[in-house]
Amino acid sequence: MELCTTGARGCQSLLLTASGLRVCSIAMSARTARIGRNTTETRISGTFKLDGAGRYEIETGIPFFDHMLELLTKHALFDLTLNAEGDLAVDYHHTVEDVGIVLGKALSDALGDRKGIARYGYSLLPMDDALAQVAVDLGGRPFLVYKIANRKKKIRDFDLGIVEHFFRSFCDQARMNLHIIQPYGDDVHHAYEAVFKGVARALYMACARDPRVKGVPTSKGKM
Ligand SMILES: [Mn+2]
Repeated sequence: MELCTTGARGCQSLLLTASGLRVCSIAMSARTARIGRNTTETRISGTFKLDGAGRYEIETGIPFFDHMLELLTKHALFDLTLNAEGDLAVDYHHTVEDVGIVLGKALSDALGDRKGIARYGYSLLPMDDALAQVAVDLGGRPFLVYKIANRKKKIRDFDLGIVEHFFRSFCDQARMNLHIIQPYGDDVHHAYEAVFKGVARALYMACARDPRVKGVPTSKGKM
């Protein structure tokens, strides 16, 4: 048997075996999740890897939204494949909201019992003229604070109001406290790009495993 003697989840011990050194089998358990959700409004499938390399294959039928999800994946160093077929003939609302639901659930599933994670993360992210300030707590309580200074309502035919619905669904399902403030920036593309990249960097920090964190990072003993 090649079991790690500590039995700790996420243990990084190297074990000496007949075939040489290898990483503990428990440490090999990747933080991944399957994505699957079908309703009368959307059909969504894919795969999610928390400790990825920023690789993506995303197709929602909404080019601007794909672009934002690609930035989120790239800068959080997730790996994401996502295919969404939604009722775009109605509008983009159901598809964007449901992608938020599946991504939040995937993140929560991949985090598992949330043992050994940093829990908190934040980012101050500039994009030329625009800035995003993002803070996240993966402590299990869903709450979104969302304040966008840029007043533009649309990018092409994409109604930017639904970005808040996306983050609310994402936040609810991931059971995280997410604060997004975009204090200034006149270029609308830059403003939203900063927001998605900022969420990515804050999540990267919060999801990171800290070897000094034993068990769940809360004095309550559960989150
Ligand atoms: Mn861009």
